[in-house]
Amino acid sequence: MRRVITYGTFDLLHYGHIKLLQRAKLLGDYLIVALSTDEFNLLEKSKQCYFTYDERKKMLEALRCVDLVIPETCWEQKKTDISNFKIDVFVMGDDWKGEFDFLKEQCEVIYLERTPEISTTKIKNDLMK
Ligand code: C2G
Repeated sequence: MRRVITYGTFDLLHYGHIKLLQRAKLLGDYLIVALSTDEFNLLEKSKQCYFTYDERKKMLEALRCVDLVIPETCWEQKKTDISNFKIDVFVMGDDWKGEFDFLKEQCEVIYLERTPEISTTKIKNDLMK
């Protein structure tokens, strides 16, 4: 079984996120999503999420392409996750291109094209107009 992992905040889940997750799943048989906790978002990404971790987790778990959701609590957990979950493929959107090449010692690293026209920030800004 080819195991894929990806990481993210996935706040205000939108079709850009879902297209990423669907393409990630197609790269293997089992997709794990490491979901940024509220604390990690606030402290490390300066992101104040609209939905809580539990709400974001439930939405991801409802997606057919997602097999498991685990917490992302720090930047440094990726190597351990890849080893503990026996990951074959690490996937991120290409806004992260190159950032995680150090993981190539452990598994395949693939950057998928980001869906350009949509983002959580754009949704928030459009709704404020
Ligand atoms: N994404 C995408 N298209 C969009 C928006 C997001 O393909 N229009 C992808 C991103 O490239 C990322 C994933 O969806 O791979 C999740 O995006 P975010 O929730 O913004 O996650 P991010 O803040 O990039 O967190 O340790 C890694 C971080 O947790 C990644």
